[in-house]
Amino acid sequence: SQAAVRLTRLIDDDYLRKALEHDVRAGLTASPKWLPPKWFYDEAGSELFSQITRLPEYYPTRRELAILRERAGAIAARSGADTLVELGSGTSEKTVLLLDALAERGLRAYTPVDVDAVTLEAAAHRLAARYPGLAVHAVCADFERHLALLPRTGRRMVAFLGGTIGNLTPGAREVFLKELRGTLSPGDTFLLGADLVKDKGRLVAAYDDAAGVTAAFNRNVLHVIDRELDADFEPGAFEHVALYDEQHDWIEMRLRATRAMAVHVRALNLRVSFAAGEEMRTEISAKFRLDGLRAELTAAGFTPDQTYTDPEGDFALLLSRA
Ligand code: AVJ
Repeated sequence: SQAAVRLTRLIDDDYLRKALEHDVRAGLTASPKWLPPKWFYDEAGSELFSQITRLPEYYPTRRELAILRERAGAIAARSGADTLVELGSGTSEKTVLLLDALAERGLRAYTPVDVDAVTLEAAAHRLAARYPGLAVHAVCADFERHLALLPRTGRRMVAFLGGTIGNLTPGAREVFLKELRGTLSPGDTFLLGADLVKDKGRLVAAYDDAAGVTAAFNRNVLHVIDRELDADFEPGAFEHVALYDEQHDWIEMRLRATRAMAVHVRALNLRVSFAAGEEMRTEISAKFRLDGLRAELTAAGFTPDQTYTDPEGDFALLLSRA
């Protein structure tokens, strides 16, 4: 199976370090302060996210899995793909359902794309062993920056699962969809997982669980900055805040300073102060309306083909044509 795996690195540790430095400086010197969600996912953060997906309150992962269990065959047949490209593949857990369905219909290649080379390589070898004859070409890349550099061979289905599209601001989402569309050819398809607008109470509970796992996940970004940039954030001095913004249809996670404090980010030679009660945005997680999302896909040049939802209408997979 080793021979069936190729790894292409479009980013390395130095690139990631520069990106973190840039984001932390930009976010901590802005008013209001913010941090981008991509820095949640070090080893501890990825483990906390994996715990989140098993919480009773956090429905998206279970719903998306239920849709895939029910519909992967139909999706594979409609796509006609011989190559699966997965953006933000992580551990590729849910992908097996798609790969099983595609493997029955002449799948030849799988290209997982992720920023984390360690997770990516492990997943690539695991899947190459499970599907003998499948060419696994893993690409370590940032899907917001390197879409144009991804392999373009085969009849592709690009999958972007989990509702991660919700982490992009509407402007970044528009750019991302247009750039992705620009890399696809006639016959290629795009499978997008999106969390849907629903009862506000359920939405907030999914991001503010009783066991406090999401709170620990949120604070983890401060541990990451402390370790990587030699900062002295006290994560315990920040409170987890999750609210639903009905104007924008998004969940917002914030960290609220419980008292006035000064923070020194030594690697950036940067000192920042927090007022008591000051809130810093750490994530948006947009929730979608199907008609609105299909309009965004159309505006980006896609032709929406099929929409698959769970019986409760909590989550959707949208299959579009290039
Ligand atoms: C991995 C981006 C889909 O937005 O629901 C979970 C991340 N944040 N709980 C989401 C997350 C807080 C998750 N995504």
